Amino acid sequence: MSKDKIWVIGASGQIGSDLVVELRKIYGGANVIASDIKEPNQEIKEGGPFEAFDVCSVDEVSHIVKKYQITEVYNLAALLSGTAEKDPRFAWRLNMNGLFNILNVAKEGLVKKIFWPSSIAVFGPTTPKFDTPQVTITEPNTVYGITKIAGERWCEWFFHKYGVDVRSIRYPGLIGYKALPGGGTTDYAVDIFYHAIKGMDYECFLSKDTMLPMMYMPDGIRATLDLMHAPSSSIKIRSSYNIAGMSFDPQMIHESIQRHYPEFNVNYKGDFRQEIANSWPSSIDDSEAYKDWGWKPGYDLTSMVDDMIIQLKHKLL
Ligand code: AKB
Repeated sequence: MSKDKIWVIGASGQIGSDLVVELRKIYGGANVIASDIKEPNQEIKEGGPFEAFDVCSVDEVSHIVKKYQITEVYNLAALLSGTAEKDPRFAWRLNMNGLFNILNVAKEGLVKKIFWPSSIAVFGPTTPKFDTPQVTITEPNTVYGITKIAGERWCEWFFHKYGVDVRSIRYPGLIGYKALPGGGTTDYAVDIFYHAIKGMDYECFLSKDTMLPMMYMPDGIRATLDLMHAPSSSIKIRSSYNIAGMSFDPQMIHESIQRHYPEFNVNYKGDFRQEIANSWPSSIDDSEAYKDWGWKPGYDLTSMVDDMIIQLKHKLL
């Protein structure tokens, strides 16, 4: 029986829906507590404990930590880039207060390890665009990016000041089939599959040549678990690690999907998210993650598209 009690905050979201299932395979259903303010899917509801919960409330955080004797927290609750731009005050409250509450509980010694997701959104228009290094200019010009760079600074500060074992990854755009993403700039790369499989045209909100760093969800989950399972002494970066999967633009993913659906058509009509995407890197240098905890992606564009179509067809049809 595992002694670890894992708490996943944001379990109904895009990463949470996949991560909870994987964690329950490792630690057992009863040892992984899922929580969200949104209803979870059936698989999460039936696989172990679920708590409806608001991460912004300090009292609720310590109540759950004590109730389940939590040892590890994955705090995934956040507004993504598109939504955050429309509601900066709420984005700051959710993205910052949630993290701050968890870091403070860990400082008291109850929680032993924390995972917190950062993003390529910490980079901005002044950052080198290709092979963006681990340490470089981070001047984000989006609300979401500002919360992520501030969060990274807090993580590092709590580690140095109080020895809080907090670990983080700068996720690229994640592509998964379990849950729909909500409010992100990279979400087009998920939506596009639903349209292709349903035989509908897709209107893309980014231009055809907007190249962004992306990752298939199984790689994203593996990176998260590898980082969390690595010995503390190998984690040299306590702000957040760059990780890379693949880089593509909307035209490239369209063409790759056309291998399966030759008639599939995409129209391009940029919206406010184009500007956000323009401020982000096109590709990422993840050599520090490789050096410290052995990170290597498993999927490229072709293998991701092939698997995504199999999985989504199974889910939708
Ligand atoms: C978004 O598009 O906002 C996210 C991200 C890159 O962090 N997927």
